[in-house]
Amino acid sequence: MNISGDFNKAAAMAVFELSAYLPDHLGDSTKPEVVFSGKSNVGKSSMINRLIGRKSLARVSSAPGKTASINFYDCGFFRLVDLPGYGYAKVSRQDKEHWSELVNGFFREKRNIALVVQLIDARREPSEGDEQMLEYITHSRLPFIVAYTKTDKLKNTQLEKRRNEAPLELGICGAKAVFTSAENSMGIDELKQEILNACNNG
Ligand SMILES: Nc1nc2c(ncn2[C@@H]2O[C@H](COP(=O)(O)OP(=O)(O)O)[C@@H](O)[C@H]2O)c(=O)[nH]1
Ligand SMILES: [Mg+2]
Repeated sequence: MNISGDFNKAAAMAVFELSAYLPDHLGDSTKPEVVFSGKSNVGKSSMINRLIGRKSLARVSSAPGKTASINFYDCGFFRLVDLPGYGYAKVSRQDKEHWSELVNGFFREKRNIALVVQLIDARREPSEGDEQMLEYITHSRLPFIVAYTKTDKLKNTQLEKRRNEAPLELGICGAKAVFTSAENSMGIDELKQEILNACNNG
């Protein structure tokens, strides 16, 4: 079976569905959802674009901390969900509260979540926000995978080091890890496979 082909066929039909700025704006969870979570600027939108082979379906921002909405992309038999990022230092308390309300509202609903892809910058240790998110996802018993991003910015020796460190780093939650780059597509086929598996098992 051509896994990547199956994914690409679905992704070719991808369309932007809606942006939810408030929990009330969230649409019905009618099909398996693949949720991208991570700090502001870690590469969520870029990863979505790379997965669906589109340059700019998901908006990539040069200014971090801007997206205050949950964005939905319909891919036929599943849907990709771009969560707003966290951890941007210059965000007001009001913005933080808005983020919490929206993201908690999303996870509180009985949604059909096939997989959470938790993004972590491969160049850095997990941030406090990353650890909180990992704890939250584990505690909620959501199916998830960790995607380390921007590996193209690492030298091979550094990348190897990060690969070796990952199991220990993610020890508490025992997550599966994939090393990715939206720049050179490293790990993207592996991620497509994980997404298909998760959506077909749901
Ligand atoms: N070198 C490199 N840059 C990336 C990669 N992914 C994202 N970026 C850059 O990081 C910045 C933030 O990306 P974006 O996708 O908007 O992050 P988001 O805030 O998590 O959605 C942009 O300037 C991207 O071009 C990657 O894999 N490699
Ligand atoms: Mg984004």
